[in-house]
Amino acid sequence: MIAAIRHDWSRDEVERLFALPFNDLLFQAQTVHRQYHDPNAVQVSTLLSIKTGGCPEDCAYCPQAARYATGVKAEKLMSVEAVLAKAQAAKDAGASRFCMGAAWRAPKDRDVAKVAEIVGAVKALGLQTCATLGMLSGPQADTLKAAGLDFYNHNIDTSPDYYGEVIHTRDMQDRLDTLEHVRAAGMKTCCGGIVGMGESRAQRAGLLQTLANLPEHPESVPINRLVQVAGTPLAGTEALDPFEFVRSIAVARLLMPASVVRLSAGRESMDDALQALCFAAGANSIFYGEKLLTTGNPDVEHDRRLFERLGLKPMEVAFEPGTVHADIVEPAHA
Ligand code: SAM
Ligand code: DTB
Ligand code: SF4
Repeated sequence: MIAAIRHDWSRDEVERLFALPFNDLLFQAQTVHRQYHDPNAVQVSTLLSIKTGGCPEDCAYCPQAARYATGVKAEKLMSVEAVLAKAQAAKDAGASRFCMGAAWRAPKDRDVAKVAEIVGAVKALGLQTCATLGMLSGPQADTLKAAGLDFYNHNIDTSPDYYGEVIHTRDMQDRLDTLEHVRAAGMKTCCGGIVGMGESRAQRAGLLQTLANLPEHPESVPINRLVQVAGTPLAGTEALDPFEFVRSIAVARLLMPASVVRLSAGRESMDDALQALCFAAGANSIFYGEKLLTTGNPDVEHDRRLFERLGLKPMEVAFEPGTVHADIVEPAHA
């Protein structure tokens, strides 16, 4: 039976998935993964911080918050030319999507106008475009869409019942409002969260349940493993059991069968075997290139070799939600 696209997951159901024996969970996730995706294709995105540091928010994980002494220097928005050079290099290295991040709480309209110019230029290189700039108003989302922005990344970060432990300068509803503006403008959403921030398993279930019960599943779901940065309040948090991370990927795959699930931040501290397990659990996207925003990522050669060893290939064309992997007939989209 083909997995249905559901938006009515209960916390209990999600917790029961987390509690399955590891092999049963992976088997279920792999089965669903193959119904909706080519199991050997991985979408490849490259990230660039186009405006680094100096952020007024207090996200407890983030090296770019001005209030934490993390050694990240605040910089101005990059020029169109400088971003384009990085985008071209990402394309030449094999990325299909270019994601631009800015350490803003919310951009001003004049910032959006500048980013719109950058987006148009990156898009003209033939790359898919993604941006993550903080909270957006409806008109700002429309401007970015008109400039050619394909995806907007805005994470809910954690379960509603853990959110207050991590962020105090904006609430969950602000995030949901931005996601609504992005969808209304006709852009695809990239929305996920971070695990390993000291939350309980029930709260990891709460994060994934909240994502799956959004009005539409995000087309892209980044699952980040906390990158612990000295100076942030979450530095020193007890490390998450690696198998619990794999379980989080598998449950995300089961709850959002058609979405692309990204094995996102945290790969630099994962060995190849753990990453292979994440792909087996249903992850089918990575960030590619030596840097995330301010922290490190595996080097390109290492990732190429890993793809080779696992028989993975870069996903050529963006996965269009709603399409089902070719050899499956009669998709049962609920
Ligand atoms: N400032 C904008 C915002 O917060 O919406 C956009 C950039 S922000 C850095 C994008 C996302 O990166 C955050 O929502 C968070 O999920 C992720 N992130 C930031 N720091 C991280 C860390 N140390 N480990 C894992 N993920 C992190
Ligand atoms: C997402 O979910 N993860 C990316 C992207 N969206 C923008 C960011 C990860 C940042 C990791 C910490 C850093 O490099 O500053
Ligand atoms: Fe600022 Fe975004 Fe970092 Fe929060 S996650 S401190 S909003 S850059």
